[in-house]
Amino acid sequence: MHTRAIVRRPGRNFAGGITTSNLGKPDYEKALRQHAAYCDALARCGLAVTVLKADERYPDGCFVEDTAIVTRDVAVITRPGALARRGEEKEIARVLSGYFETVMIEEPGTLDGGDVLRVEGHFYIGISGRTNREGARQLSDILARYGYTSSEKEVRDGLHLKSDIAYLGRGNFISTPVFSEMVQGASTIILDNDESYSANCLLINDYLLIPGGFPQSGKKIADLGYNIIEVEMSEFRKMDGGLTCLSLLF
Ligand code: CIR
Repeated sequence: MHTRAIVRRPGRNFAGGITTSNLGKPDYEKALRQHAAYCDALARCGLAVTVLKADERYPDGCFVEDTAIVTRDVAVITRPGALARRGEEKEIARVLSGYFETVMIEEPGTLDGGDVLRVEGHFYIGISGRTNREGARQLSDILARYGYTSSEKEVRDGLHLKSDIAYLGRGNFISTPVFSEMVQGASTIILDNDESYSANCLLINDYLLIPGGFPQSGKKIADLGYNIIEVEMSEFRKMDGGLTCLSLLF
């Protein structure tokens, strides 16, 4: 059960972040409105939401998920894979150290939280353009100290592991065709390619946040009986960000 979330407001230079999406420039005012609605959705799920103010040095700073992996016992502070994002983790480390023991990923390791998919007591760690084997190894060692298991998964297409797959609890996964065979034997919703963005959805307690505008996925997920909250994400999608990227939950 989660009780808290940390988010960071997008800064005025949000449109200057890293993206591969070709969906055009995000509208900043609209991004702020969508971010506020996202925070409202977290509150509706029962979370106390800490909203950090924007840090204008980091256009991608609102994507706080990439800066830490938080478990009940420890917060692992990442070393983000994109140079332009390195440093975002410092303020997050400061905030999280008020709640947890914190451990840092050290050079030459790189790790983005978007590559870390938790499934109960097991962590899948994506090896991607952002997360290298050394970063994955360090995370794995830290997690093992707290009794968690982990395994690596190659991410060949897409930004992060969680761009393509999410765990919905109760043994259910949602995935694009790319990772459909990753969790064999489990119950997995395989999305149509044109709705692949909606693979990044966010389970919070009894609620499931899904991005607005993906009718076929919405229908498939609704059939599993979750309490669904749709959140408009168009402006964050333009910057390659999804629902999980915008918060750290614990
Ligand atoms: C980046 O490329 O780093 C940002 N524009 C998007 C990060 C999205 N984060 C995530 O998927 N966890």
